[in-house]
Amino acid sequence: MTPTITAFEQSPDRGQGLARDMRVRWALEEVGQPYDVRLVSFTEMKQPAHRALHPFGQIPTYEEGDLALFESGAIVFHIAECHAGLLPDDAKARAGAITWMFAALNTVEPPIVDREMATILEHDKPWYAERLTILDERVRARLGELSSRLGRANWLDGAFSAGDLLMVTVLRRLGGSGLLDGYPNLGAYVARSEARPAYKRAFQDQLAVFTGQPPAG
Ligand SMILES: N[C@@H](CCC(=O)N[C@@H](CS)C(=O)NCC(=O)O)C(=O)O
Repeated sequence: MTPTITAFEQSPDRGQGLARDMRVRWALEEVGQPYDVRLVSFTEMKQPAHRALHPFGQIPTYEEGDLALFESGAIVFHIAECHAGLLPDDAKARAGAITWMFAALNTVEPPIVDREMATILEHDKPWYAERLTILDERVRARLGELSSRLGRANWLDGAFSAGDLLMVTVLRRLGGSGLLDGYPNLGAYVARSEARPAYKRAFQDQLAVFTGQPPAG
């Protein structure tokens, strides 16, 4: 059965692939599962019909028959559980990859989102510069730790996994901040991921929503 996901009708990121439907699109492309997309406006997201799918009135959601999911991490995990390609078969290696999924969303994403929210909502406050310095330091601390662990490896723990997929979508939120520049191995990790054919297809598809043009090829 073809799943249906939701995505922004008008993404505030203007097609940069930062909205969290990108994670789901990328995971579906990695495993070769076709999918449909239902675009929702900000108004629709807060209506009862969408809240029945997503209690917090957000995107992405995932519907497949009578299964309805929200939370991008849970959706990517479901896709990885149902298809080969995003989690190793070996139980120990699989647990390791799942650990990186949680690390991406629970440990690395929060300071990055805190910083992002401050740049959007607090930039006109008199204490903004001071706060940004503190938030930058928190992000740098996590990047330093992640950079040390990744070292010269291509992926976080063996083969590319759902853990890498989520981690890269989290790191991409720093684009334009300059914060990744101090960690060349993390920059290369993101670039290596963006070069994956599945990533490119997902990116082009979500960009096509913004441009209104069907993806080339
Ligand atoms: N933890 C959720 C976060 C979902 C989320 O923040 N979605 C954003 C788009 S990336 C959204 O719908 N924002 C609009 C809103 O909250 O009103 C997930 O990973 O799915």
